[in-house]
Parts: sequence; structure tokens; C-alpha cells
Amino acid sequence: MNYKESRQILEEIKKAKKILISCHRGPDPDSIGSSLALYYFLTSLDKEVKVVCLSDVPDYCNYLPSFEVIRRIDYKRFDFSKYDLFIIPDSGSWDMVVGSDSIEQPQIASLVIDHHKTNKGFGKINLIDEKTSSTAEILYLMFKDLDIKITPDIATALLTGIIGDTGVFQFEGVGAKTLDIAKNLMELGANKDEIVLNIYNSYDFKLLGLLGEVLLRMEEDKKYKFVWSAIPFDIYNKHSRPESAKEVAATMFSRIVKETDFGMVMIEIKEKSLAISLRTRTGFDVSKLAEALGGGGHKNAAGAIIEGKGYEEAVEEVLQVARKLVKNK
Ligand SMILES: [Mn+2]
Repeated sequence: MNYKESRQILEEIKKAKKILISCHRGPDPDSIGSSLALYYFLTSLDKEVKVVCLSDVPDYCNYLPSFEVIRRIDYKRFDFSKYDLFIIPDSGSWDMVVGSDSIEQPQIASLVIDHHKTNKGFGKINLIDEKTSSTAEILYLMFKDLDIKITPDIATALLTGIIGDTGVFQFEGVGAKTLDIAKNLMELGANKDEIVLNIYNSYDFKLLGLLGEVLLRMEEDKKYKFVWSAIPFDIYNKHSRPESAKEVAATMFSRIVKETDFGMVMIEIKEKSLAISLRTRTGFDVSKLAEALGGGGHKNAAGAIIEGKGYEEAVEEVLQVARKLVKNK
């Protein structure tokens, strides 16, 4: 057995008739792939399943079958009472699911399956393994525990999560175990080339203008060894506010400069709301920085949002917190 929780999770699933699955806000390939892998499995058991998300779902994962079942919902008005089980993959906190701490968790049984280091376990059952590359990898190990048949669709959804969360196996710490699972998923029918083409080589041309702005504004802090770039709302708005911009920019540009340890991309996504995306270059734990800024994530990739402060003030705060953390490291 990989996980002692696997059996318990299956028992909860067997008991339930109507199951709700939620992606996290601003869903990424791991969130979408893990949610759909669960959807394929649960519908094969004849469960009634609904997959929901707080945000718009980026269409780069639309090669996954039944992608269109994922519905954007407003959690403030959502009626949970119709469901008897709530499965939450890849969300490090309740806030990541609903976008606000002021919305209470519903009374129905919940399963939290996740690999975020900062996850404190907010479900009835929590399967949290921070040593895995992705939630998709946890699901693979859980399906193996339970002798669940991994169909080509499940394999493709799980490999989507792994490829998304490892930057195509690039990130530090991605090792033989993850590559072995990826190999198994390919043998089970996952199409690696289709996944990479759709996730990494299919950007909207309009996004390039904003990526150009990120590069032009990038600065290097030589003393504290990081790079950073900040985009105010008017520039973001001028480039039609692409939701994936900060993750794409952070992954592409913030971990490639020699003699730096990490990088930050900050985008003012609406007035007084600065979203920060962090990536490590050398293993500097950016989840600690994200936590110090009120966010969370992984050692390699993390994020936060500063709300209620003006642009200049928020950017200055991020820089100060980063410098202080490096100094005390
Ligand atoms: Mn993930």
C-alpha cells in the first residue's frame, strides 16, 4: 500500500451517490487533470458527478475528454445539500477552493487529496503527500492501491497533471519515481506529445505582448539574488487581462537568470489586488516566501495575493518581505 487512506477514501466513495469535485481557483493542469481523472473513475462506477470551479477554466486542457463538464460556479450561492461527498484535489486550503475565507465549508463529507506543503488538512479525510510531484501522482498511487483500472483517458489526465506540475519534468527534485509513473501512464495510453503541445506550445498570440512587458520590466536584485517584474493594472488591462499570464511568465522567465536563487512575477490583476507568482531556480524554498505574503504553494512554485493596498505599496511590501527572508535564511 502506498497510502493508508486509500481504503477509507474508497469506502466514502462507495457510500456516496452524488459527488461534487472542485478544481482550485485559477486552475492549472494538475487541478484540471486530477479532477477529470476522478470524474472518469467515478462515472465508471455510475456515480452522479459534478465538476466545478470558481474561475474560468483555461481551454488549453480541452483535449481531455469531457473537459466541458467543468462548470464555473459562484460558491456564495452554491447549494451543497444535493451532494453527499465533496472531493477536493490539488487545493492547499479551503480558500484556494472558494477564493475567500468568509465562505464556510459545507457540512457534507469531504476528501482532500493534495501535495501542497502548506496544506493543513481541511477535509474529513485528508490524503496529503508533499513528497509527490503533483496531485495526479498521488491519484496514480491511490488507484494502484485500490487495483483500479487506469484507462487511457485516466492515464492522459494524470500525465497532464504530472507534466504541468513538473514543467515537463524539469523542476528540481523530480526524480526516478515520477519518471517511472509517467512511463507507466504512457504505456497505459497517455499521449505525452499531445499534452506538451497543448500546455506549453499553444499560447494565444495576444499573451506575447504581456510577456514582453514582463521581460522589459524585469529587474535583478544582485545583493539578495533574485529577479522580479511587476505589471500595474493599466498595462495588464491593455493586454486584455490573460488569466494565465503570471504563471506562464513566472515559469518562463523567473528561474532562468544565472547567479539568482528565485524569481517573482507580480501582476495587479484588479485595482488593489496584486497577484504574485514565485519560482525557485536553485532550490530556495519559495513556499516560505509565499506564506510570509499570506499565500502558499510548493518549494519550487508558489504564489500569493496582496489585497487592499495600492500598487506601489504592495510591490514594495513584496520586495521587503523577500529581502528580509533571504537575509534571515
Ligand atoms: Mn498540483
